[in-house]
Amino acid sequence: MRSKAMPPTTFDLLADDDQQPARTEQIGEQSFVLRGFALPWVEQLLPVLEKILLAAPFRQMVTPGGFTLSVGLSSCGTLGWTTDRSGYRYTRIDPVSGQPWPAMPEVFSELAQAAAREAGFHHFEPDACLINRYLPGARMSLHQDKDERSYDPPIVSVSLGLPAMFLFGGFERNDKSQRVPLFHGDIVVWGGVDRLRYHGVLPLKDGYHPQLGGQRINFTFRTAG
Ligand SMILES: O=C(O)CCC(=O)C(=O)O
Repeated sequence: MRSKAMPPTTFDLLADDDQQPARTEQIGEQSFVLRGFALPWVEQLLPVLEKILLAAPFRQMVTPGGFTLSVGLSSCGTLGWTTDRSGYRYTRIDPVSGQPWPAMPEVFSELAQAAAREAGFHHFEPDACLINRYLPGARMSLHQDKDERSYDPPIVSVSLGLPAMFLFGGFERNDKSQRVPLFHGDIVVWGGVDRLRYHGVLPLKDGYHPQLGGQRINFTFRTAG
């Protein structure tokens, strides 16, 4: 096992001791948690993630209201989601590097498409993968994903590393949210009638994951353009 002092974007590919049996849980009419679905892909995902992060490292973004997000963000794919004082949007260019976002690796899109199919969404063609890094204390407040051109395609959200408590709400911010614990390898897919549900993540608890150390990584695949 590696020490906690390792750089957060370096991963241990050998440890894999929290496998759980794959199963599907329905959390909405067209919303599913695919438990452990990403586990067989992890060894392929992590090395390409490291490469993406060399080109587009995690950064703290600011909302239009001037609030700094606690989650570190990066992206790959044709479009990357960004926020600054002038608003939320998808861009083709990474504003930090001035270069196009790193291409979406095939293994990323294959995983996202396989998960979407498993949840009943065929022909999912993601062009954006937002990469969220949660360190202990980082959270994502309840929000709807509304910056995409069409709400027809689903959202596919992959969890890696430390466990987190996902909040899956209704169509109004104040609607009661379900609390859905997410573990390494789980994938949440929601779309169709559930596409605009509010969702968020409670502050990440301290911990240590054998492959990812003291962090949680989330990939959120969307068709944005
Ligand atoms: O980290 C997660 O599980 C959810 C991420 C999310 O809600 C988002 O990127 O919009």
